[in-house]
Amino acid sequence: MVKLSKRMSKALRHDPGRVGLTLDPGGWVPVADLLSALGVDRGDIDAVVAGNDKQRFAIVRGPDGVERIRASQGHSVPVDLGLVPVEPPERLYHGTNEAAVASIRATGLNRGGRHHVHLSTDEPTARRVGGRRGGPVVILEVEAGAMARDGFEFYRSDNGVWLTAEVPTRYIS
Ligand code: HQG
Repeated sequence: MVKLSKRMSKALRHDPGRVGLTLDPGGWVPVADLLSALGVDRGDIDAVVAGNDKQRFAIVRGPDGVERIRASQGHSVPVDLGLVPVEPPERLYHGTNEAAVASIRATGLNRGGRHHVHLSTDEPTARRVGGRRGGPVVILEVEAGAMARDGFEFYRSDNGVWLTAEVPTRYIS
C-alpha cells in the first residue's frame, strides 16, 4: 500500500506525463484514468485514500458525475489548488534535518521544488516530517502571526498542512 501511495504521489504531484496522465488546472484526474494509468483497481486506490495517515489524496464527484482524484498538496508540477489565504495560528513548526539548519538560518525557509514551504501546527508532526530522511531532527518555530501581520499569506491544505511561499530568517526562532 505504501508502494502504491508513492506511485500515486508521483503520478498526481510530480510526473503525471510519465504514466500518460494530464492533470486539470486544479490538479484533478478522473479516477478511471488513474486506474488504467497505474494498472490497479478501484479497491486498491480506495484503500490508499482511506488508509492514508495524512489524507494525501481526495476524491470528489463532479457535477458531470465523474469521480476525480487529486493530491491535496505537495505538487511540483504547476496546479492551482484554489487555496484561499487564511489567518494562521501565532506559531507554526517546521521539522528539518540538522544538516539544513545553517543554510536555513542564512537564507530562510524556501520552497525548493514544491509550491510552498510546509509547516505543521504541532511539534510532534514537525518532528515526523523532519525525520523522514533520517539523521538528527531540528524543530524550528515560525512566527506565523507576525508574518501574517506583515502581509505574508498563509494557506491550509485540505489535509491540514500549513503552506506559505517563504519564511524569512527574522521570523524563525
Ligand atoms: C529544507 C511530506 C536548506 C526543508 C511532509 C526540508 C510534508 C532548506 C527540505 C511535505 C532551506 C525540503 C513537505 C534552506 C528549506 N536551506 N534547506 N534555505 N529551506 N529547506 O520534502 O517540509 O509525505 O520539499 O527544511 O509530511 O520536508 O510528501 O519539504 O527539509 O508535509 O505527503 O528543504 O512532505 O509530505 O524538503 O516536507 P521537502 P518538507 P508527503
